[in-house]
Amino acid sequence: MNTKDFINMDHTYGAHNYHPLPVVISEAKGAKVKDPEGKEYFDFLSAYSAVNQGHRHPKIIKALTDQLNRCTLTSRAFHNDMMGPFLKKLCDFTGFEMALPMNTGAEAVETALKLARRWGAEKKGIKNGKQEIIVAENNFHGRTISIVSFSTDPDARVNYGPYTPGFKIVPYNDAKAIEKAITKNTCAVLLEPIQGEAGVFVPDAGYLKAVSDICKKNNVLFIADEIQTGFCRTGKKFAVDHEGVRPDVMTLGKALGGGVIPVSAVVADKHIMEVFTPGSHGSTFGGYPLAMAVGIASIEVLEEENLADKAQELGEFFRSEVKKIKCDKIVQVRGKGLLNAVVFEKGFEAWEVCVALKEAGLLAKQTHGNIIRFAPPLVITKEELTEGLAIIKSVFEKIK
Ligand code: IF1
Repeated sequence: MNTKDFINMDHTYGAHNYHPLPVVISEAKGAKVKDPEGKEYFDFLSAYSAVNQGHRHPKIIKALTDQLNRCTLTSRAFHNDMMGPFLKKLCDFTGFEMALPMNTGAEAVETALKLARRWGAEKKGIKNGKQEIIVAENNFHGRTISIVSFSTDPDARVNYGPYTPGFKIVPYNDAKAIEKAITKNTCAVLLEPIQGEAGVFVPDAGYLKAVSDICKKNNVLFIADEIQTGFCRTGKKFAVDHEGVRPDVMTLGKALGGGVIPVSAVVADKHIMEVFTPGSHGSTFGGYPLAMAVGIASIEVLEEENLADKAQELGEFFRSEVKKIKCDKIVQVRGKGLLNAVVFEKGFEAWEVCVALKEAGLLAKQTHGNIIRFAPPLVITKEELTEGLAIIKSVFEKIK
């Protein structure tokens, strides 16, 4: 079977809930992937930052296979000998006292919402059923019914009612709007430190700090969704670190699974996490030994290869090089570390540009029509990044 056959098969048998680029990936290593015909591409999406450590990192694959040969799944009815070491590693890395393991990002976000509501009822004294959580316009936190209930993206939300109540939506990058929206029933503010799906929208310096201060002043939990921005992607361990902000709760996912399996978690201090009691939350797979082995190795790779500093350096290089490209349609190059986007003028359709990039050997995906996200694996070498930049330049300079 060739690329065309695989695409046809997806189209025939798969629900049409995606419109992917016409490329099939059948092999991957580091920052590169190959299609069934053997053509090589640079991966400048990294599965939306789930592959920060690069495809099939040897240390992560070894941890996975060693664990496969030992013990894979236990459920939480019993203890296993990998979860404790994972939780400790994650707490040490994040600087929080406790962690709760789940699988996908959406589950981590749901877990944080439940944590906040329960904390609101039990610690803040809000009447159960009255808890309010403040979120931002243009957010992306996942696709469960409750999460899409507070999405402002019609594509993600339309016709999925009845919607979950209890959320207030305010403009992003406006700390005063949060302050105004807080009531005695507010238990939490949930934000992405950089809005990913909104097109790598970086808020003004000082915004996250202001939000954090407002939350502290009003006894409201600040939940930072670091699922996409965390684990060194933006040039620090976490995007909140750029402002020296310590949220009350962080949701984590994607790169915690090292590009091999879904691993997510919520981290918080004990005085918050302790509102969960036996039976109040859980999952069959959350904390399973295979995921825990992968999670430990995934964090170790980030530390051992100093991927935060690398993302910081290579990110600055990337943005400065892209800014030199002559293309009238580009209005902004933005991002932090290796989470970047090129914004074209309003109304510009970047799909054809992504197809041209693919033809030239580089995979990237547009968002909102006119924005292309560039986020290669953090293990990419400067030489590879330079090669990728040459491809981007050759394609962008042909845009009319
Ligand atoms: C898709 C976007 C990125 C996330 C944040 C939670 C989740 C995500 C900040 C949920 C997931 C993904 C999902 C993926 C595409 C992707 C995405 F364009 F949709 F918005 F990365 F920018 N919080 N983001 O970014 O995590 O349940 O998916 O593990 O196709 O839906 P999940």
